[in-house]
Amino acid sequence: MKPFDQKLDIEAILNDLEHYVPRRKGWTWHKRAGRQKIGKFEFLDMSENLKTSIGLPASHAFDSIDPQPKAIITTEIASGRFEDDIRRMRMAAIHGADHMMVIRTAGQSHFDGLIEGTPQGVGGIPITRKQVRAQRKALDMIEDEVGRPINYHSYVSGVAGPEIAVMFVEEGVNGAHQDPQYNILYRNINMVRSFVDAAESKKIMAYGQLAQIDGAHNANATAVEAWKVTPELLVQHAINTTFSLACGINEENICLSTVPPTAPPAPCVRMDLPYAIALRQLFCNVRMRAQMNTKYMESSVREATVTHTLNLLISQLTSADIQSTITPDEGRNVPWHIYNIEAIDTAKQVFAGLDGINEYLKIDLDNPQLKAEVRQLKERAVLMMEEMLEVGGYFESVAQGFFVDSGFYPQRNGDGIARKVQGGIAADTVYPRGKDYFAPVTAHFGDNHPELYGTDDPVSVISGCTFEDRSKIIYIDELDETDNVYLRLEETRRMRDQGIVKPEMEWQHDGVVLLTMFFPLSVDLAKAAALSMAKQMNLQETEVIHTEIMHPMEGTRVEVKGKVPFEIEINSLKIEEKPKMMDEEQLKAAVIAKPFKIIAATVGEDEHSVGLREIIDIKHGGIEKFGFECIYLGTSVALSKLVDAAIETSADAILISTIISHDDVHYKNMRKLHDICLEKGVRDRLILVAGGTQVTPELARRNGMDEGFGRKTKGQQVATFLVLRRNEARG
Ligand code: Z98
Repeated sequence: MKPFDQKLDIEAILNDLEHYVPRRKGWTWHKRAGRQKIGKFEFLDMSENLKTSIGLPASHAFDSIDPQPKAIITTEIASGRFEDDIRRMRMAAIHGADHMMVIRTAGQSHFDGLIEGTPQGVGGIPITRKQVRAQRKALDMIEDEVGRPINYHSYVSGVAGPEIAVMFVEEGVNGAHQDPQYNILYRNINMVRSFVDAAESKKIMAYGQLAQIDGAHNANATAVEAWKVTPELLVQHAINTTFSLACGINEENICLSTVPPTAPPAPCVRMDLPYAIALRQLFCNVRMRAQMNTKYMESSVREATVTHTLNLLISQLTSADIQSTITPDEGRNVPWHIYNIEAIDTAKQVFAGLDGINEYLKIDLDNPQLKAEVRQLKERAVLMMEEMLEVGGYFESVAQGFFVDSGFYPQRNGDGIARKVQGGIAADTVYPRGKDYFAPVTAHFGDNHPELYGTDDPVSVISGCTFEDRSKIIYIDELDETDNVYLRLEETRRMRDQGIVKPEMEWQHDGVVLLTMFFPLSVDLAKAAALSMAKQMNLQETEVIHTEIMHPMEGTRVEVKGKVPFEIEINSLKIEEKPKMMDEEQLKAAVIAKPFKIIAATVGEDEHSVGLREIIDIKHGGIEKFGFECIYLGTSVALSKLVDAAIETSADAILISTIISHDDVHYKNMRKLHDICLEKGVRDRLILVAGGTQVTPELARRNGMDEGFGRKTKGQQVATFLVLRRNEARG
């Protein structure tokens, strides 16, 4: 794949997938670059630049630099179709994401085993070997484009945890969530089974050097008042971290999943900071995976983005090894391509903007109030663990509803999530090992009794497992003839082959568009009006996805999504001719090398000076900006006066402007200007330019002008013309 100039070919990725071998295993952290010069600026604490990237919209004003944050940037992508997500991953990577997190399809946690093929998911992607392998293969190619390793991630929690962990190691998956507490609390999977599975999964993840993210953030999202669950979050992190360490995962790959619990209009930064500090002080040897707050996300993208930005401020002031971004429109459940990129850009923008600020700003850890709050959180967590021991341990405390209670510990309101030790999905499925039990992968903990086979090396007994010998991996292509990627690609093949396109939000040719509007109506009427409007525009499957009241009586903002019923033939499209434009630096250099003077005025009986001022004044990027000396003579100026002034000042050009066009007076004035210049013998050394809303360039030229400029002209276009024409004249 060559940078930029080819589309990802999904069919090529699927081709010969059976034999694809991932490049490497394990997680890769960023290389920190320390102090470095990027463009005109010195950055103190960013990571290395990408080989190919797309900067923030404003980067064009900064020599197109694209500084990359020191934290790994996550994006969560899971539209239900992995083949479309691959394209989104490429877009995300070029904007700076290097941690691709794939949410699983609804209910996969309860599948007791691997699923295969490429079925379509609901709310996520069915994690199967084929889908994982295809995405890893694509990411291996995308890495070459951006010049940086990309971490691929999904989930190892659930009843099939150990099987999935094995498959992830085999397929080069680099990170996964693994936390038995997640199974128990949120998926009602049996406790005993979850802890046994976790021990096995963690052991396998340790072997594969996967980064492991815990599940504590789910308590934030579930708690009634998320800011009260903070002592318990510390407890959950402690339990999972200790367990992971015991299973052999390196500290360097243990990541705590932490979310600033509150959001505006609460005074969230002041409230969230003590928690962030307590967490980082208690768990100083492991890594922080900071996620943005989703609990208080409504359907306003703007609101979600501001909360995200405040969360990023906490990360910057404390620390984040991984900064996870969720689409800022999570609240309305339209996780579209564009919103993944928006969230990545938000993180990139904030971190670039805050680079090095910790050198100037320090959290005042001696502030008595802050100190007390940090200490208090730790004490509450320790007390909770002591109480857990008193009641008989973790299982018993879960049974008694200690977790996700709405009280601020030690307060307890009796509404926690209580699970029975013997209850839940997959209860009673843990069996003692048979004497001759042989673990299927050798990285697995436990005793494989190799002595029964006359050796002390379990690997030699089976001459290597799938970790040592990839040829033993059983690759299943498709199991479902009615639900697979080939059928989905077939549905859109005609469009690809015939060069037809539709607008797209998440799946190729899905036809989805988003409309933003305002109605001077109350919210319910505005919604109805918006839907009526969308129907009259022939949109299908319309739905209001956001409303915001501007005033209950005066009006409502509404966002509607819908599908267009038509297709667009790419060959029939005409690309609007771009006005010739030199870049700013070239223009400035040309004017510095040889100063350029212009005389300007509105002419005839025309008092409309706004357009001409826009072309001249520096304020909105007029030609002054590039160093032109502009002598503005005013409005309704006689043509001869302009020519005299040009001769007197040795100007290079005359710019006239007219809006009034009755009886073609504007063109008549152009002709007259040209004639006066001829009479006075200066036509050859003056460039004549006419502008105005009714000016057609061709007619202006026919009426003696060097060039005419109509509606929407920018100063830079006029400046480009002037410089190029002067160069031509010089030969
Ligand atoms: C995230 N935004 O990724 P099923 N295990 C843990 C989890 O936190 C999750 C799963 C498994 C969040 C997304 N987290 C929510 C510890 C999900 C997912 O198949 O949905 O149960 O597994 O951090």
